[in-house]
Amino acid sequence: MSLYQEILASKKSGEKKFVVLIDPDKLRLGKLDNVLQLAKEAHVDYFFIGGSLIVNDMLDMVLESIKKNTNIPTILFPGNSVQLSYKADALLFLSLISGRNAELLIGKHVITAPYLKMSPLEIISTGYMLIDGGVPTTVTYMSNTMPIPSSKDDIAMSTGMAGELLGLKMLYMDAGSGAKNPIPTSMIDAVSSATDIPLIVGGGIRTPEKAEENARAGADVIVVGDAIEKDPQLIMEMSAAIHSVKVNA
Ligand code: 1GP
Repeated sequence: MSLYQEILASKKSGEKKFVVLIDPDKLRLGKLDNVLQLAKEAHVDYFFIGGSLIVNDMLDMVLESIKKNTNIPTILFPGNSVQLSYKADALLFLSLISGRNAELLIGKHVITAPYLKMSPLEIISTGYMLIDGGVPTTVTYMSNTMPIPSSKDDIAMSTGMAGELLGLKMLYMDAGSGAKNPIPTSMIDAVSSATDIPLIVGGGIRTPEKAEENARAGADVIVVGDAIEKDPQLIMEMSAAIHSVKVNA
């Protein structure tokens, strides 16, 4: 079964997936071993590997280490089009649908498509929606786009619907790594009620309570990076909180 089919099946049954985001540049390798051990024990569903500025040597090294130590699938969450490695299992093919930067909506995709077609990676097209998290984040700066204001549920909802109608397979609402304010639950609820494709939510989630609240509001996949880099032990509680949720789909 492909990873996408697995995510769809879990959405259908009302179960939630927990993703740990690893930014190879931020995580010291010593800490990585600890994170991998905890992730195995806590039954983390996937790793997202990405960051806005990572260099490929580190990317390959981190992917090799994950493969060697765990069975947890790895999904590339590329900050730019050179962050490619065949050592991962899948890649989120992101189109920044909250922005109006043509390069990030389609331009870079045209350049990378021939490589991706040939690659062994599972390619999952994903509508990427940046939501204002209270501070300017690396992604808003690097992408040269404005995030959706966090009070505008209707804009987020319409953007998500447009992504689904365009045929994207998943939506990813992101307040950006280290966001001050995570995405409001009312917005998660609005987008998930208006669309049928899996909804990924991340950015600024620091507590198991918040992670669980997001899952109950309609997020199918919860991504946590920054808080775990600071305190890897959080993996256990986060995982238990997210996996405790089962909604009637
Ligand atoms: C960022 O959604 C991810 O792209 C995770 O955010 O690092 O704040 O958990 P954090």
